[in-house]
Amino acid sequence: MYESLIPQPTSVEAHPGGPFTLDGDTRIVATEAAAEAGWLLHDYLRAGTGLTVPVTDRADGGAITLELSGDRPADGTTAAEAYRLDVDADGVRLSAAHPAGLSRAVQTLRQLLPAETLRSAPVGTTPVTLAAVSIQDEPRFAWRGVMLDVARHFQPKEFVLRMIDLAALHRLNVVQLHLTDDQGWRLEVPGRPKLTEIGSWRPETVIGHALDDTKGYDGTPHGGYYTAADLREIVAYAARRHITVVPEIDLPGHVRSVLAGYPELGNTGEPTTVATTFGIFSEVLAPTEAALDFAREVFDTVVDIFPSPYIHIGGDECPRTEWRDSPAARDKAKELGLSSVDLLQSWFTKNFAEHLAGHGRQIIGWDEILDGGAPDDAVIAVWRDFSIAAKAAAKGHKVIVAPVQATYLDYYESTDAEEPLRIFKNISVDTIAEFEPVPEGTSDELIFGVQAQLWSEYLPVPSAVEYAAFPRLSAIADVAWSTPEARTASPVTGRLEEHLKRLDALGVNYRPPSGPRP
Ligand code: TNX
Repeated sequence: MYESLIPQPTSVEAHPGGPFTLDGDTRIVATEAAAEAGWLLHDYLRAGTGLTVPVTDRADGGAITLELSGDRPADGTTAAEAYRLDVDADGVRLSAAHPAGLSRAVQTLRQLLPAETLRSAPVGTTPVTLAAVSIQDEPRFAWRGVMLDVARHFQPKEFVLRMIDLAALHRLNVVQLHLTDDQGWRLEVPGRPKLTEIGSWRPETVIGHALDDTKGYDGTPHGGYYTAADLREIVAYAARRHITVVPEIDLPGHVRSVLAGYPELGNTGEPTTVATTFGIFSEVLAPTEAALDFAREVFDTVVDIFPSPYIHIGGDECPRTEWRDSPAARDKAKELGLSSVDLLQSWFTKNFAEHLAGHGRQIIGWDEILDGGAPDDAVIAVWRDFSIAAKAAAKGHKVIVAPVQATYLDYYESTDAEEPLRIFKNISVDTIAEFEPVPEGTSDELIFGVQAQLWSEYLPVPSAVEYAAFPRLSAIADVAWSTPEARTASPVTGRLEEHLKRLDALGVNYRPPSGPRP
């Protein structure tokens, strides 16, 4: 249904003339360069319709044609994701100048199909018809992400793959994996076995809320981690959909899961445990060569697995108490010529950035890395206060807009007492639908993109993550892709009802817009 696409394309025009019918005679015609998108489409069609539509490089009869033409735009630009999609009685044509654009066209085509064909078991509704339409499309922002927090609660690999495909359906292009936090370490690192042996488990799961300690989860042990092979599989699955998996290693704060196994990397040397509760903890890395060595080893492992040009180094919520109380940390600050121990975080960030630059990668950090100065090419993920976005952009940083006001999908959806336990205030679909991601006085060019956050303190299992994510993530995809004009002409709230049929077919446990499921 072309009236209810999410995100809303730049231009959608109904075409006079009859629909295209997809049946046993249909062929996917793609040259070699376009074959990757052709096979992806082939797989989607087979799963939902039961039709095996062959991919061929020769046109004969009713066809879905995929073509790459024109000068190839640079990777990572909005132009690389632009495409055209035309449907008439004679056929379907998907065209783009870059394979990424073709892949977005395939996802839009998926949404033009009858919703029930998005099932992963054929429903037998063939032949399938597609209404005649012409679509021309290009994203507003180059970075359109969703962050999965697999640290607070480990999520199985299969679920990560599922979320990647759901991200692809919404033409998102980044899935950030928050792999480490106080409550768990999820990445196997050679030579550092205690990160996974100790750091990936906690004996109990009493996730008390900072504001209401009575509503936590029960006392069962929780844990898990990904092997390098798991992560390579995740990366490859995403790459096939032109999605970049961005790993986040959160340093130098949020490290209780590190210090549980390696207390010598901390400031007190005292033993600690993997955290079981929500919160900001005082334990942070000590400003030592040993801590830098540790970080370098972790980043070396990370760059070996993840081809992403950007590596997220975290950097949020790093209390300075331990540094202030530690004579060794104070001496180190003095030795480095820093006027205050507060600047030690900036020293860590600089070191991480230099090391990763040696691997040809750029860092991303949460906006706290601006305090005390961040390297010029650091990308800033603005979360605390939207006004920081304009300041960071003015300093020349690439800015990812990820503010608590509109992109935190771990927040409550409404004040209804039936909502599941969540964090702080309410972010409804309407809040997101009205969100304009470019701060006043800043231009589109200065904003790299938009990202949704799924912090998982209260999202213990995949069904809970889906319930928090959808349909709010659909609305964020609209903010990140669609032009303000397109969003005004056809608000996302009006397109949701039809879109929810797609999510139904995919078996997504979304929260009904009318209110929480009983
Ligand atoms: C703040 S956002 C955090 C996370 C929490 C989240 C809960 C950010 C960079 N840090 O550690 O999970 O709030 O909403």
